Amino acid sequence: MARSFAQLARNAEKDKASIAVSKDPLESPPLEIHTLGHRVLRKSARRISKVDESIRELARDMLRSMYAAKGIGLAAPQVGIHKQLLVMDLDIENPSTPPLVLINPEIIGSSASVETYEEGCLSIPGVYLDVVRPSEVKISFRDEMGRPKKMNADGLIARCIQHEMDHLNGVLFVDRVSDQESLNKELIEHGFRNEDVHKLS
Ligand code: K1U
Ligand code: ZN
Repeated sequence: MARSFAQLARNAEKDKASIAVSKDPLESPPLEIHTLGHRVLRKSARRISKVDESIRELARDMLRSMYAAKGIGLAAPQVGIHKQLLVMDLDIENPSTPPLVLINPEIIGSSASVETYEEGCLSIPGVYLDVVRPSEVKISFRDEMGRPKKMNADGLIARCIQHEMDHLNGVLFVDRVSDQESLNKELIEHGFRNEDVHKLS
């Protein structure tokens, strides 16, 4: 059935509004973000078979918790939920920029060129260290309405996608740090244990 322009415009507005939450940081966020050493961070997430209102409500709660922690990304395993769901917002200070919700994301291409960037993680607060990753990635995913999408990403968004997708596989950025001396120093300084790092071979 053909839809009128007004109907299409209403649907587009509804879609945009369907996931947006206030970016004002809450004092009591709905979800607890677990930290390095907690076993939930090391368990792989499962694919989401149906994107429904319960998934959108979880995404909204993840966004509220991410904004409260002043992060730019959050993956479901960080809040103890082993579903392939992540949220991102690279423009947390601007209320009119919509966040990004990625469901069942897959990397379908990555550049041969790599970049070094100092990463942080809401699950390892205070620790910032250099990590080398591909500079560009191509991903496929479903959005919050369950629609299949593809996206090319570079810069900070490519970095954040790769970091968040690692969380879905139980991998943390500290596992990828090559400068062991800085890693040990930073971890101890911020009250974490080196034994909780799972070095990637
Ligand atoms: O996964 C997470 O814990 C979120 C993480 C995302 C990320 C940041 C930087 C590089 C890769 C991935 C964070 O948001 S940590 C906080 C942070 O670094 C930051 C916060 C606001 C603006 C810019 C960075
Ligand atoms: Zn992280």
